[in-house]
Amino acid sequence: MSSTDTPAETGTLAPLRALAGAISAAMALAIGELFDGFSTEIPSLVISAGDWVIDVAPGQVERSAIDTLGTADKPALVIGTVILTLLIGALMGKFSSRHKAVAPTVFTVFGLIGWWFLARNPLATSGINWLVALVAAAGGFATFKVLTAALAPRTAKRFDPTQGGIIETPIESPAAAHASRRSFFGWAGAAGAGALAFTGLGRMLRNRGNFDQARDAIEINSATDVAEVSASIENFDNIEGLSSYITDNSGSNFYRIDSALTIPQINPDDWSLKITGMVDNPIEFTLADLQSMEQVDQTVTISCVSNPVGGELVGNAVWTGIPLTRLLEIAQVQEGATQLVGKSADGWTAGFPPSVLDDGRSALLAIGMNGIPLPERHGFPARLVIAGLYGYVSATKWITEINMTTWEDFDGYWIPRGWSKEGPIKTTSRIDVPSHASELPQGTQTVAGVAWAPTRGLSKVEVRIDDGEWQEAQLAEAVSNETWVQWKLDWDAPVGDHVIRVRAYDGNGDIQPEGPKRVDPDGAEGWHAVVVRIA
Ligand SMILES: Nc1nc2c(c(=O)[nH]1)N[C@H]1C(S)=C(S)[C@@H](COP(=O)(O)O)O[C@H]1N2
Ligand SMILES: [Mo]
Repeated sequence: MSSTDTPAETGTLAPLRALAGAISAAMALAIGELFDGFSTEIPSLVISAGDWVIDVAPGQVERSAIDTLGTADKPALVIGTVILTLLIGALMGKFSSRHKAVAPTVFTVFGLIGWWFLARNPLATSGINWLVALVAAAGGFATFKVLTAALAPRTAKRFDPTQGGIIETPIESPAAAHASRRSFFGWAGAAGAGALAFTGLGRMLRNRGNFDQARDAIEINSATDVAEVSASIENFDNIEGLSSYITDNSGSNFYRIDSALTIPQINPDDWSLKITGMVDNPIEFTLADLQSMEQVDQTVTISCVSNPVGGELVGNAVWTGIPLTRLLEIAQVQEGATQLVGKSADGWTAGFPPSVLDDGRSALLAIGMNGIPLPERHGFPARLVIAGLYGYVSATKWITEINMTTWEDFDGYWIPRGWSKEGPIKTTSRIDVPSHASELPQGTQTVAGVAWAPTRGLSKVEVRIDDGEWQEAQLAEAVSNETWVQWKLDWDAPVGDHVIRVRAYDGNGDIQPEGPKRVDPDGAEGWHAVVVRIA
């Protein structure tokens, strides 16, 4: 391709070379997606790259991504990773005409970095990371070769004894240039379509690989009918717009927070939970082992420390599983173990003092949620649920190990990222109805919401309209102090704009902190308020 080295040609061909570079980069990524589809033990290259970004992102950045984008941070990161790769490919294409070594170097580096991304991904367990990276890089490079060859000018050969043999000269005619472009776009279109097809196929295969059937086959021995839990108490579920006492976990109603870019897909047949560290009897449980043990149902409200005042990162479910204390008994925890660390299949960790369990609170290795096997997004096949602690210190999803250690010896995932090492859930209340900025007719309006302070329980919720007196709201029943409580108050709403505020008191009579305080380092504080217009 030395004939493309002339400056004039580089000028006109540069955009096409850039396009060739971007398409070859896309092909390399697409091959990664295809491999991802073949086996649950091979994660996607793109996702592994994104995982690395999440891991090295300073806590501040990751935190504000969760704050500002909510769970949309994940697609944004994946799209960003893809765009960046395509840009690098385009630059490579542009500069490769001047320096022959550019393209091979870039694809070699791509392969090495891709390999490293896979190697550091705990979900990459197939042992063929090198092959994935090699094939992806080689496929990208081959695509680039084909595309740039199509861009090379057509040449005419003739025999000229005076010049000493066969002479090749570029055909400078517009027709030849046109033919060359046409063939380039043909190849480029084919390569682009191929990349899309690989990606699509990889995705399709990946979805086939999820363990829905295996999940459905799991017996969770829940003795509790979820509907009966709500029915057993006087609840306010009939108030429109108010959070139901038990949060529905079909679909995405129950909040999901985790650092995983794609939900880890765990084959329940290969899965096990180890209890390690400061125990006299290190032990490993398969799912079958756990299923043969006695399971209990516990209704527990869990919440994320990143939940802002008035936020939705909280939910209440009936969890089914094996009491954590039972498992620790079997493992025979040693004297002096002051931290219980949960470790997940995707390398996430969370730690809390096991002494919190001494008060007898609900604490489960949960394999069921609201009467069904744990959904994949909530940690299938097993997770921890500890009443009264924020998820980031306790609720390890996709758990594979419980490690008993000391408080000083280990910091969970979020601790070096700027969050408090201890994470008890703060007393919190939220107004669900009326919703903020709504317009309502004059007359009696129901103000209602939820409040929670696990494991202390709730003693009182108060509502204040504008600068009026704090009025005591009516509380629904709750099955225990470990769940949220619905509350309501009838309000005779006069015409005008009004501010409605709420605050709660926990079971000890302590008032919810007024704040305002941001979510980091240990949870938001503040009395939730909504503004409504009465017409
Ligand atoms: N493996 C893993 N488990 C995890 C997390 C995570 O990032 N990875 N996030 C935790 C956090 S911060 C919270 S609030 C809860 C949320 O649980 P949910 O998604 O089932 O609602 O899961 C916890 N368990
Ligand atoms: Mo969280």
